Amino acid sequence: MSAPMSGKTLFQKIIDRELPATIIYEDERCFAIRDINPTAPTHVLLIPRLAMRRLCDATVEDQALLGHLLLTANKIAEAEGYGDAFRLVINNGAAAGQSVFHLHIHIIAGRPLSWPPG
Ligand code: DGP
Repeated sequence: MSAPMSGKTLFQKIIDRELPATIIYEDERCFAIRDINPTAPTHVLLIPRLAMRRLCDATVEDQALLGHLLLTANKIAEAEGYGDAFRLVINNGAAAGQSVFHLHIHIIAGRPLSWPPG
């Protein structure tokens, strides 16, 4: 399993209710909040409670958790009314756009989404 991080991440502070956020889903392994700077009508961040820094830090022991996140993303997109058309994004590393170093999946939907992304 990926090594635990020292200190609380921004997202850990949110799930511990030390910082405000709109939490739309939570279970024993993950939680979801609305992005503070939404890029689409639905822009949700799906976050594991286990605070691994980046996707590339995951190991085979994280396989079930990563699968759970994808299936949960499906459920959230469906609940938002966009189960047939949504995009999942994981920014891995600063050069790929990652700014919060606690793994999270962006769930983006509700407008036409062009390809390739920027
Ligand atoms: P990334 O750049 O992939 O690491 O995405 C981080 C996202 O987190 C970005 O879209 C903005 C969002 N974000 C940053 N700070 C906060 C916050 O305090 N609350 C919420 N809800 N979202 C935040």
